[in-house]
Amino acid sequence: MKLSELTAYKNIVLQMHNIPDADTVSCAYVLQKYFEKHNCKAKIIYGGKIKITKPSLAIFIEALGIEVELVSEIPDVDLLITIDCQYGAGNVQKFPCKKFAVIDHHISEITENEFCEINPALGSCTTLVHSMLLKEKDSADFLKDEKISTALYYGLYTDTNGLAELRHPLDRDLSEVYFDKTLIKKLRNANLTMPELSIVSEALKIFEVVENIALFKAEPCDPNILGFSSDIAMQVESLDACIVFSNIGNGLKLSVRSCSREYMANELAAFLCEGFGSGGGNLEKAGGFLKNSEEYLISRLKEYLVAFDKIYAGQTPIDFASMKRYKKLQIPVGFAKCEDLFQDGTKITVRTMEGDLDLIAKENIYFMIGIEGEVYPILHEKFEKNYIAMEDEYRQVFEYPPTVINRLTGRKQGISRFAKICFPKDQKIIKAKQIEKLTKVFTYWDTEKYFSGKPGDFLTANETDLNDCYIVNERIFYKTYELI
Ligand SMILES: [Mn+2]
Repeated sequence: MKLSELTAYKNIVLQMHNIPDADTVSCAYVLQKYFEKHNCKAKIIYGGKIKITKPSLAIFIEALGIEVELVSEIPDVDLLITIDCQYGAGNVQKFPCKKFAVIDHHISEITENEFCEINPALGSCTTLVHSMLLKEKDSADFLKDEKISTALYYGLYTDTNGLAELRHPLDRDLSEVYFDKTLIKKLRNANLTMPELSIVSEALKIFEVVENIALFKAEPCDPNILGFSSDIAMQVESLDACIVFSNIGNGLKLSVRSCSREYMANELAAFLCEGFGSGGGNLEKAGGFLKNSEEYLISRLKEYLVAFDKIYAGQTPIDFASMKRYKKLQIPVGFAKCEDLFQDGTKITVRTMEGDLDLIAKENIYFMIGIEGEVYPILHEKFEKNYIAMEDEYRQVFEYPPTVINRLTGRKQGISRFAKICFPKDQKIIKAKQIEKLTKVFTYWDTEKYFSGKPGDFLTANETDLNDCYIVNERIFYKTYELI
């Protein structure tokens, strides 16, 4: 769905979820301004009987001059858009309407019509609105407006625990927009009421410990209280990971922390929420939403702890003899020369679906672009040894096009624009077998994280160095290897 399609409706109601948070308010405000710019009337409302009282949110609404109204019925309009929630779902009062649209980042729980834009992979609904605006040709000036960019930023800030739990490259893009620093600082320091401070202290009493992962339960509260509670809990010496959760009415909101190589916080959060919500973040900090009970959360955590086979490369015995031999297909991949993009010494960030990678530009670095848009740097000498460079341009479409960012100027450029194709010189032979259980593979060359494999994925090892084993996703494996 495109935002511009909705501008055909001239009389719109923007409905936030009950007990509105900063994310839903920010989205509603930005969309209201967008629709007004396109000569549509757009009124912001919410239902559910409970008025907004959170101090930081009240200051935010006042500072931006946002008009929101708690209502028990709505006027007759052409279109009702539920924002950061889904029409008919449990956390939003259902008002009769002729036509509805949905803009949301929670897992889909309704029968969708043609006007539903739902992406649960995103950390906030403002990320979704931002990306929808970027797709509109006439939005460049609109997005430069300080109030607009500050509102988008603040929605992301509050929904990802102060940007600690960013999960998608589009979240990272939004986290870098220009914003009103004075206002955000004021909001940051008006975050809690005295009763909420008591919720934090109550929450920090251990609720349950499973192995060395602790669970903490907070009273129903604003989700950002969870993030700083988990940050404190993670500093306990005996804990490898922790989860602070709270029932926010329609499910559990989680904040996950890890300080151990054995648990990646983003993977743990995704596992806990799988099937009933979504979770993600980075290796150490993640969050999620789970539409299920606390009993389920505890049993799911116990499941997590026994669900994985663990392989430590070079240490765990593996039956290589039973594994079949595969050769890598001669499929073209992309490469771009760092020197075509940046001067030597420039601090840069490579952004892909898999995360951010910080580097310093050097002329002997080449960027390799894999078939799913993953990017990894390789030295010129190694490239020459292993690949044949072609003159053809590399054209591929990815969900998030791999991007490089100059960290000093903030300038972003797609890598693909500078990329040519290349072929591997030698045929790489590997040994591989499909795994039947969830598996964590700790390679000898990555000391921070592990490869996490699902049943069907391939455990593979380089034939010339069997200690070099790792996991290849099933889909990628079939695109890249062939049985000998
Ligand atoms: Mn949200």
